Amino acid sequence: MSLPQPKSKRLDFHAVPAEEQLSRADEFLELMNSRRTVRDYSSANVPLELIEKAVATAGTAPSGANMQPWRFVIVRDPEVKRKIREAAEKEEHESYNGRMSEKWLRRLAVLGTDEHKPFLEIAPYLIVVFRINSVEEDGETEPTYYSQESVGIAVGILLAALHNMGLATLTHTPSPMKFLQEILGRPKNEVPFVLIPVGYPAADARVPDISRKSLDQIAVVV
Ligand code: IYR
Repeated sequence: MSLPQPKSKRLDFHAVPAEEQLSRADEFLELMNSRRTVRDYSSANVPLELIEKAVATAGTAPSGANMQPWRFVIVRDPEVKRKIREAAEKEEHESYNGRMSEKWLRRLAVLGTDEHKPFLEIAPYLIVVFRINSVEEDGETEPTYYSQESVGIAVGILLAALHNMGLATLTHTPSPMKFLQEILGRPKNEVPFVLIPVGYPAADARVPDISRKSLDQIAVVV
């Protein structure tokens, strides 16, 4: 078997002065801790350039074998949003009325979610993230590697980028999500991963009164 040679270049590393590291850590923690999942949107427009910058930022995520197994479909066409809402609400109706367990419904009751998804039409953009599960090369099919992890990381960076520019997001996962592939005309190797409405919160937006686990609860130092 003949394998290609590794190709490398010098790392361009920007050191953060030691006396700035903690304040930068605090600032970023505070910024991210102010992020909330928003379900009540204003229809106020957002420049496409901002959404594209956020997607470009998401595209900086690390990925298995650097295959960058993601596709971000930016939806702003009202008719496409309407179709997505219609299909999502149909699935959600089934989910809330039989597909989800009582335990699951109990958890969601606290958040106040239900089968109605007006945000899918009201938010100026929906970013639909697809996971590319395989690629074709020389007529052969090859899987992408660690694509779930890779796309999950990219979505995390996307949410952080959008929050950093003052935009609200919702990680919405209608289930099953196959209809997104059909409505958006994506090929079979692009599997819907998550649907993210993006925009400004409505003036009277409310969010669940919930809290985050403390550092003690989530970290173990050995
Ligand atoms: N997809 C449904 C249900 C739902 C599931 C989980 I897990 C949530 O954290 C929130 C909602 C919906 O979007 O309503």
